[in-house]
Amino acid sequence: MISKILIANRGEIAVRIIRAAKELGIETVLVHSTADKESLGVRLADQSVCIGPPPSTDSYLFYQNIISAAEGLKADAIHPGYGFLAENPLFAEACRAMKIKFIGPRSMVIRNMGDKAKAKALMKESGVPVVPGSDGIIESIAETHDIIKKIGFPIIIKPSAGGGGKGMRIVYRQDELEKAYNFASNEAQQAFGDSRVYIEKYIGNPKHIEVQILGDRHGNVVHLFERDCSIQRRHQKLLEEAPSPTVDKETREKMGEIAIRAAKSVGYDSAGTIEFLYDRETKKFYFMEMNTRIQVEHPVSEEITGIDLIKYQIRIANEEELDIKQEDIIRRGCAIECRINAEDPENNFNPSPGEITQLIVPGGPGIRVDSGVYPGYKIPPFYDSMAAKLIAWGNNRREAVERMKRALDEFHIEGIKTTISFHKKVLKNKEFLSGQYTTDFVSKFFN
Ligand code: MV4
Repeated sequence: MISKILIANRGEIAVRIIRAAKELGIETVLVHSTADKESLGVRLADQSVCIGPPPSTDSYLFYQNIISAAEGLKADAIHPGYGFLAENPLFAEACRAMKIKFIGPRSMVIRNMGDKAKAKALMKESGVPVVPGSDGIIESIAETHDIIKKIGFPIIIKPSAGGGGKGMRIVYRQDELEKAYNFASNEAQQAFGDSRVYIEKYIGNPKHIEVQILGDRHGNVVHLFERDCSIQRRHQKLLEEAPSPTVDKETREKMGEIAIRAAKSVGYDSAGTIEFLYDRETKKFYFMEMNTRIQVEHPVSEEITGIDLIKYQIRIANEEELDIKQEDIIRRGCAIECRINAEDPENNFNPSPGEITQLIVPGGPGIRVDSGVYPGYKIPPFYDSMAAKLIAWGNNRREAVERMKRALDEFHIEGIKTTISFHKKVLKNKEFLSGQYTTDFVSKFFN
């Protein structure tokens, strides 16, 4: 039985995990860099230990140190949160070698889903719809010709080691192909140390829809419906909502079934997410990637189902069988999450770290704030800029939107620039309100 969890993360997700562990009667120890010794997580955890200097390569990513800390403090499990070590199969393996439970899926699944071409091939084999394309790595430009003859332009070149959009190249015409291919594989080599790429038909103006799933170590898998994450800027999500305002009942049912099939086909045994590209015109959806971690936007799924995903993640790692069946998961109302980042939306979303001199946090019916900050807290410049997540729930989308607007008006953060003003504009935008927005929304209206 897990009695003490070491949390290998920082910020709001460290706080979120501490809360879930405490409710389960499990002790917590939080590791932190010297830059984070005044963090809210350090105050709330039962124990904390400094693991290194500010640069994450010397602290939050230096996993040998973290595992030693877990051994020394007798933690029997490690929660990696998101980012940092969450999708590093070597870390998951190292935990296991030390008989420490990694709160996440088996390392083999992390490895297979991290290889995007392999993940796509595995999914296709299992009958999960994928975008037509090379169905695996392409070794040369010559190999693309037959594929392009079949699928036609435009195409997209994607790095297999990538994910999240980095290093992708869209190609509209034959005469652009060679340059784009060389560029993409060079960039992939630079960014990931792996030059392998694959190609797909390019789907114009898609929605990014993802399905939350929970699998246990006894072969059970359930889904918690979808999230619409199309409001993003340079592959950074800014606002997410559940359910998607454009997905109809029939598509929702199909997506949920396909997501369960995808998870079962790889023996998935934790909280995870199946990402789809959704084409509004044809109502078709295609597997894009599987994320083998808890995600930033998990609260919107929690709010519409009443299920605590972090608690389940912990209980699953503890070998417990899921005590909920698909028919027990009832969707109720709508939830929206706004990421409150220490960034200046008027100035290219440049980071705006520093001291929060004044802070008034919204509340009241249907409002949840997952935050790692407090008045007087100094946001360090070394990490990502998310300070808090504001989540509004309503019986319907209109109520969720009005609550979010009300809460954004209540939210006062002084001393730093934040994305609050950006979100106020989004919530008044006609295209957002229609629900029809696609992944080009932010660049169309805010750049
Ligand atoms: C695509 C696509 C269009 N067609 N694949 C971006 C993130 C990475 N996971 C995959 N991405 C895309 N893949 C095909 N075949 C468009 C995108 C894309 C995108 C996807 C989701 C959210 C935002 C996006 C912004 C630009 C491009």
